[in-house]
Amino acid sequence: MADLAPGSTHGRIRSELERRITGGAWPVGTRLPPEPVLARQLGVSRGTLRRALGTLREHGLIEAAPRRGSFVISAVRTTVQSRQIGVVVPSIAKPSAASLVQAIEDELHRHGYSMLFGSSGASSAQESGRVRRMLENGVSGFIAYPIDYEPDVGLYAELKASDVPLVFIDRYLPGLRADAVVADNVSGAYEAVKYLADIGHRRIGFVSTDNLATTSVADRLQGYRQALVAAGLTYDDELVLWRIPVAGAGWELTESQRSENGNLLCEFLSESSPTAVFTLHDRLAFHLHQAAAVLGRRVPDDLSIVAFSDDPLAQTLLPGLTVVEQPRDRIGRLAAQLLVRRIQGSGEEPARYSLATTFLLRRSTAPPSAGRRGRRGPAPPKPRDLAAEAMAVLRANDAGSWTKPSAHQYPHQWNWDSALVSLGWALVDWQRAVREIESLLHAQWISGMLPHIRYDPAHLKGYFPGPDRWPNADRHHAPEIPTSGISNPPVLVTAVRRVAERAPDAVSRHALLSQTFPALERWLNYLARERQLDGCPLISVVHPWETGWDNSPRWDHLQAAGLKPRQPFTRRDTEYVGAEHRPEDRDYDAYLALIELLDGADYDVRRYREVSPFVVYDVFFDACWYRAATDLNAIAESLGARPPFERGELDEFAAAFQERHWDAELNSYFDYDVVAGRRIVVPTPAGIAATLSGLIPRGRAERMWTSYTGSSLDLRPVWTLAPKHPAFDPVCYWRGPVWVHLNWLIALGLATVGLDDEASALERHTIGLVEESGFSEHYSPVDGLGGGAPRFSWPAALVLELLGRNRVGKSVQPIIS
Ligand code: 9WN
Repeated sequence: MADLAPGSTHGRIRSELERRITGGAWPVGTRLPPEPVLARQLGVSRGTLRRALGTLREHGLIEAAPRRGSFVISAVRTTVQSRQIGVVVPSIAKPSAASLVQAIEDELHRHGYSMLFGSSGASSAQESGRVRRMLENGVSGFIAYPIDYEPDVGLYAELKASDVPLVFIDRYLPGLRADAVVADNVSGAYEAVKYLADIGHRRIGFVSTDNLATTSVADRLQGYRQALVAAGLTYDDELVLWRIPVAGAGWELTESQRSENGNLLCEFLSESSPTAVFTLHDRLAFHLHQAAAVLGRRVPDDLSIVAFSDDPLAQTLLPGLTVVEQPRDRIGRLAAQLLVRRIQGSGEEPARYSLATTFLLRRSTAPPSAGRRGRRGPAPPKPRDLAAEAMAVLRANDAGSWTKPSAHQYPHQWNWDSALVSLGWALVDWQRAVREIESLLHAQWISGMLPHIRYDPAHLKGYFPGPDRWPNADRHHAPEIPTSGISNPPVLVTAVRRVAERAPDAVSRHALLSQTFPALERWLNYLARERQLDGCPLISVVHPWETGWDNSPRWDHLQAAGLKPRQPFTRRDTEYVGAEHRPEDRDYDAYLALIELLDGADYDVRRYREVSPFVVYDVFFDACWYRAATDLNAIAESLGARPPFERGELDEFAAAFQERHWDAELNSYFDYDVVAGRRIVVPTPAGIAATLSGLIPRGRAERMWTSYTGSSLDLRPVWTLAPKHPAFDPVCYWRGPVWVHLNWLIALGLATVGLDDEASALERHTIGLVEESGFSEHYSPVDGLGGGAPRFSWPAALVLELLGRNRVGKSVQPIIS
């Protein structure tokens, strides 16, 4: 029998009894007290006791003799694994369940397992009743198809916590990290709706049941919305009907439900006048077909219908229904294989598998007839579709659970890139945004440090330096997740807060915030505690890559040290991007030498500072930390938890920030060189970007911005080095070029101090720049031409974010609604 964790009551009781047996208090032959007596002694219900006894039987410690009670038969646990798997689905009558169950059963059989089947009906009580009974009966794991409304999340979380192998099928429970095998609902729906748009439909409806929180439903809706965006169409509430209740447990509809649904569909067709409709499944398509007939509309001449396929009904309709076919057989088989692997102890991270669907074109779809198109006036002109292009960039760089900054130049996951990229995903595919964040947090070090790169083991050859340059890092992180040994500006907390604001519902929002909170807190605490030197609360930054502004002249003082690494190396970064856009060899010498020093100090900043010429208080990094700390406090409050950073601590940080970074004479904020003990006065916009902290008074921010715009000549904002500076170079990386993510962060800062108009103008300008020059790594402030790597992720994500709301700080209108 699957073992529930010691944390559960049953697990605790089981451990207690096991201790008595293995510890000799109950030697072999002992008859256990009668159940009611033992239950009373242990202070638990008989049900709980029975489950614990069941596990002990399973482990070969006790045996039940009919009418005589239970006896100890061995003091040594012999785990005999049951070869039975529990499979629960809402109803075997549900068309999408039957073929799945068949495939599961076949596959389990192949692996020597058999199946115990449970029907959870439409109630979470029945769902958990079935699961618990199966546990008592000794199943080794579960394949679960959760119910449509309010599945028993607690139950599944308990199974997870108790290490009971578990795989979800068809849908998954957001926030619960468990294996799931589902159809690629987003892409399937996207393909269908995009097809309708491509053949000329402009009024494309979506008909769904009302269980929008179910992930398969939410994802199909998402695919529908994305296809509209890609086709240059606007989402229109009027064209979405989602009030149809899910059919009952036996998949039957009562007569009154049938007529009620018929009425809803007729009303929808007459009032919204879609020329084409995508339906959540083919039974809805069938009903829609009937409603169309009632209204005298012909399919496909007056109405095209496409369905997400749930059952063989699709093939019987005339004309044949165009469908997105689900790979049910593959879903069932893969779920069974995964579960067997888990039972056999595979230590793989839980993963979600979205299997590709197949679009089957039959006869229920056709271009809209001229007459019907005319009913609502001419089709709107197709605008230049920046959003669709941005989505295509994100998809092209999507590595599954994270987004590469760009396909070739940066084939791994970068910390602050991913944080900001999640903001774009949140508008396109919210669950994908959550995965982006989760995969970043999985790379967290034991100390709480969140590395700047999480390496993809499959692409180690594509980027230098790889994990071998950080050899001692291995001891600090999970062995299967190689990482770099430095961190990045902590913009992730702010991003998580924003992604949460865009959650599809309160449950998902709460799940995201509560699950990421501990890791975020550990990271900020790591920075605040492990990166403190000499009692100063600011964050000691140990490498230019950690700042994210690699070769900015802010760090040119490093050159004086003339560092050379001990190990030779070959750069890879100029293979894809012109050398004029990149740092120089001597910069790379210093980067690699610093890594050697840091690794030699085993990533202990105090040891490192003894040997390194580079330790800085980066004004922008410090600002991001403070913003993150206040954002995390706000998250804690929204969760009803105690804010992790107390006022006193924040005040001390704020005072140090002003003391070290503010230069009253120059009216600006600068970095501080901890090694030399002085401010680093270089005219970059780092001080302006630091306004996002909330630590910079409006007056000072306004003066900095005015002075920036005044010295900007006709250049595109926001250059990263003042044009008058001798090192200014419009195309070389951080020595002049404009970066979309930096503009976004600066606009956030301007809005934070109340310079709303300035923030909006900068946002508009940034969108224009991308419209003009594409999604580049950076842009020349002189002519706006793109530089660095092309098809870059953060401009794509942040343009989506900017298009998706009216202005920073007052987030609302998602782009696709
Ligand atoms: C080193 C990924 C990263 C950004 C940095 C940017 C650049 C890496 C590099 O690319 O740095 O981390 O190899 O040049 O400077 O800000 O996070 O986009």
